[in-house]
Amino acid sequence: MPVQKTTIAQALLQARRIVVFTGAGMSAESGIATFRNAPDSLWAKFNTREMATRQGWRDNKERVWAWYEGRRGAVMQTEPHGGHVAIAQLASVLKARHGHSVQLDVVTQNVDNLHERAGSANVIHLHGSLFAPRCMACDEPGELAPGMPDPTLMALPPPRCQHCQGYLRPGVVWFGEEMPQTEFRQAEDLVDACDAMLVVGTSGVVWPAAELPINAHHLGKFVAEINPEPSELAKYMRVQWPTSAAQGLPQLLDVLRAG
Ligand code: BV8
Ligand code: ZN
Repeated sequence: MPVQKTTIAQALLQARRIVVFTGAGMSAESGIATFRNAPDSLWAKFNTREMATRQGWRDNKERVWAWYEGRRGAVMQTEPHGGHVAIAQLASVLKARHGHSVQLDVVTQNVDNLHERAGSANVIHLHGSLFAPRCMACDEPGELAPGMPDPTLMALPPPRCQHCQGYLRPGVVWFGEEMPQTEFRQAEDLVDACDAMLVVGTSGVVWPAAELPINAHHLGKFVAEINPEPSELAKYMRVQWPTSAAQGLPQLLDVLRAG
């Protein structure tokens, strides 16, 4: 049995507060494209400035709205995988093993809803959500059109706000935009209070989100990475387990259930 798996399992057994920090690699085995690590990654195919900045939105709202709607459609057409389910079950599996309550929080950079659909209750979205558009003018949450968005569209006029007729925008954090401070501070507090942190499927290149695992390391927490490739955060990890989210996480639960 790989030493990384048993080391992580041991640390989780000792932990009473766990943070699971996830990135696009967490959703890769559900068929959702990552951003940077593969030839079909999003930033290899699309222009980051055109699609994920305020200026890109100002230049061509229809192109950007169509792109995010296409990504939302891809999430709606897929399912969470065994790794998402393992995270959702981890706290109860640990309690069944040692009888203590365990608090597990998910802090994700992802804008999909796969953690929630797998049953995770406490999910903090640092970069927003594809499912939470809001009005450019009055900042009210917007209504999404019912049904499945058409992923083939290259241009789609953004809907209008029902309160003030302003344009809706994707409810995500673009480059150059500040992360939601309430969520970020919540995440920082959870990291300060945790005993162990799992870092799953992130390249660790996007700031300030990447600060969180680094803070955990400096605070002496047990931090482990589950990623087929060592990320930019690997040097801060107690353990780097070169496996995937959908393979590694269920295997961890098997070890913890076996006792
Ligand atoms: C800000 C939008 C300023 C939503 C995204 C230092 C400090 C502060 C800012 C900066 C800084 N240095 C640079 C910056 C600017 C910038 C930044 O970080 N740039 C980087 C690229 C250098 N940061 C910002 O602009 C941030 N804003 O700082 O504003 C400010 C401050 C105050 C007041 C006003 C303004 C905003 C950053 C958020 C940008 N939004 N997305 C969307 O379209 O989705 S970023 C995008 O990257 C996504 O959110 C994504 O979640 C995030 C991180 O990517 P990853 O999730 O890590 O995914 P990636 O593809 O990179 O890696 C996948 C990993 O998974 C790989 O390691 C791979 O090996 C692994 N993997 C693959 N398959 C699997 C797997 N792992 C497990 N299992 C598998 N099967
Ligand atoms: Zn409005």
